[in-house]
Amino acid sequence: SYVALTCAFVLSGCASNGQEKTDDVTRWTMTHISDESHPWHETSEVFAELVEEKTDGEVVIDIYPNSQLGDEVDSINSIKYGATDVTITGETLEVWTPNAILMATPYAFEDQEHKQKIIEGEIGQEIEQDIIDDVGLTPLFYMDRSPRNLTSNIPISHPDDLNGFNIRVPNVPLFLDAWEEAGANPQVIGLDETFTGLQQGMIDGQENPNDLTESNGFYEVQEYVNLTEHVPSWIYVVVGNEQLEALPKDQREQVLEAAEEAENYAQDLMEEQAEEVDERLKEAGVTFNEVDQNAFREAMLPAIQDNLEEEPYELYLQIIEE
Ligand code: 2Q2
Repeated sequence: SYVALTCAFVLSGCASNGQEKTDDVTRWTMTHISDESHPWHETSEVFAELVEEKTDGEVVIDIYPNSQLGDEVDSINSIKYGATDVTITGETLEVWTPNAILMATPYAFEDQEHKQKIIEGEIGQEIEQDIIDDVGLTPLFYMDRSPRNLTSNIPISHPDDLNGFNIRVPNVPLFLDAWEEAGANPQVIGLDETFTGLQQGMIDGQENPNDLTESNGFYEVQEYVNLTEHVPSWIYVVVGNEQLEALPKDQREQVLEAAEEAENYAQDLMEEQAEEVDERLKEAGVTFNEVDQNAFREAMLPAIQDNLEEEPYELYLQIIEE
C-alpha cells in the first residue's frame, strides 16, 4: 500500500532532497560545465577527496563534468529540486538574485588586489548571503577566474571592428546588453554547444577566460584571443541549503573545513596555470591580439547603467569608487 511504500522509502534512508544515504554514507552528486582537463575539475576532485577523508568516508561526492547532466541553469534547478547536490556557478545566478551580476560586471575591478578585496569583503559576503537566501544554494568556496577575452577569426582591436560580428554569450542578460552596446550581435548559447556553433560558422566568436577557451578546444576553430580582459570574475562551488542542513553538525563542519582547503588549492592552481594556458594556446597557433581596452570599457558602460537593478548598481558604484 502507499503507506507501506512510503515507510519503506523513508526507512531506506533516501532523504527527501535526493541525496542518497546508503548504510549511513551520504552521496552528493556534483555537476559542472568544464571538462576533465580544466582546473575546476581538478579542484572538484581535490575537494571531494578532502570531504571523504575528513568525514571518514561518510560523505562522498560523485563528480559529473562537461555538462553531462545538463547546462549550468539545469544544474542550478536540479539542486533546487533535490535531484543533484553541488555545482559550480556565478553570474548566471543573476536570474535568481540580482547582486550575483557583480561577479561579472565589465571592467569593474582595477586589478587582482581590488577584486580579491571585494570578494573577501562586505560586498562578497552580501553576494554569498543573497545566494543562500534567494536561490537556496550555499557557497562553499570560491575560485578566482582569469579575465574573459574575446576570441575570433579576424583580429578585433576596437569595438568598431565588431560590426556584424555574431558573438556567443552565456545566459547572462548583462553580457547580451554589453556586447550589443559594443556593436556586436550577441546570442545566448550553452557552453556545451559553443564549439559546434563556431565550427559551423553560426557564430564568429565567443568570450571566456583563456582556460575555458583551451579546455573547450575553441582554439581549434578560433585564430585570435583578443585581450579585451572585459570581465575579471570569480565563481562559487555551491551546495543546496537543504543538502548541507541534512548533514549531522560534525560532518557539516568537516565539509566546510574541506571547502576552505579546496579554496586555497584553487588559488594556487589558478596562479600556477594561468601562464601555462597562454603558452599552450600560442603553441597551438593562437595569436594574442592587443586591443584598445578603454574603448571597450567606454562602449560597455551604458549597459551597466541600463542593466543593473538599483541595489547591485549601488554596490557597483561602491566597488569602482574603492
Ligand atoms: O561561458 C560560460 O558559459 C561560462 O564562463 C559561464 O559564463 C560561467 O561559468 C558563468 O555562467 C558562471 O555562472
